[in-house]
Amino acid sequence: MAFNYDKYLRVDKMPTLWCWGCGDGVILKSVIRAIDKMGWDMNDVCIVSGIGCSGRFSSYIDCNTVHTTHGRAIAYATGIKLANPEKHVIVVTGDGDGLAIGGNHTIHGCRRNIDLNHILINNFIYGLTNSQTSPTTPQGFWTSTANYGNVDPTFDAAKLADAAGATFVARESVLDPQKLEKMFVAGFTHKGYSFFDVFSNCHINLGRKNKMGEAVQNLEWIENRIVGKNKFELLSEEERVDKFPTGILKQEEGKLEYCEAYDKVIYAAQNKTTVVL
Ligand SMILES: Cc1ncc(C[n+]2csc(CCOP(=O)(O)OP(=O)(O)O)c2C)c(N)n1
Repeated sequence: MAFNYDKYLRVDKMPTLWCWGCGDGVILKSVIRAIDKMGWDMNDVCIVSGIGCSGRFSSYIDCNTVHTTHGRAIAYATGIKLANPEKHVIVVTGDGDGLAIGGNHTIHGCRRNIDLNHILINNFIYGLTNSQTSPTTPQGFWTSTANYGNVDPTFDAAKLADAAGATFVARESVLDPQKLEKMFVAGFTHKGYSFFDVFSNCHINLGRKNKMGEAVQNLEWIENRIVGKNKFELLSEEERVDKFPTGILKQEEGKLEYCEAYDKVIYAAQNKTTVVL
């Protein structure tokens, strides 16, 4: 039987505002299937998003949702989770939202290991505002703020999350919705900061001026950049240039989670003692 997405969607908000062929819809459906697999009560799910095409995410799923300000979704989600540790909090940002203006919130969320599920929709450009350079825009690409080609080195978001202390780090792309769903289930099950670097297409605002103006061309370009992590390990340094490993890249269980750490602060305050971690 076909999966009933309507059960989870705000159907009155359909169709989405995303462009025809945008990968964000693939991610939306994969998240919904993962939530269904988790068996979560939708009253216990909270989706927090920033501003951007990715920010529209919170408008479409029928649960507790907050569409926050640009770059600040992690800060809102941190407050929501600390006040409601039993809730399942999913944060959705773009690459600009989560790595540029909100980059500091991302690194400190990772460092604190707060039990958030951070989906970074990585389309390598500022999509909503028409093609400004983002921290993941490849060098040499045309953007509306780099008309002669972007010279800024490209960020590897997964490496950043790993180095900052996230305890679950994974990467997949919109090319494989089943892998996306499995990755989300694994990360949603993990206790601690789960960071998902999801490669998505923006054939309109990235592709149009970079010789991949159709969704299929943009997806082929993504396909050429990703390699399963086991295969990636076998590549030489030169072969790894412009390639990104996919799969679960890090999973560290049992590390102190931030809400639990805060419980210890509350205990210390109530007992007029010092926190013991
Ligand atoms: C404080 C602030 N600065 C700038 C903007 C304008 N703005 C809205 S969305 C956006 C960039 C979105 O790019 P990204 O986060 O990569 O998400 P996408 O649209 O590609 O999903 C910008 C600069 C804003 N809304 N607020």
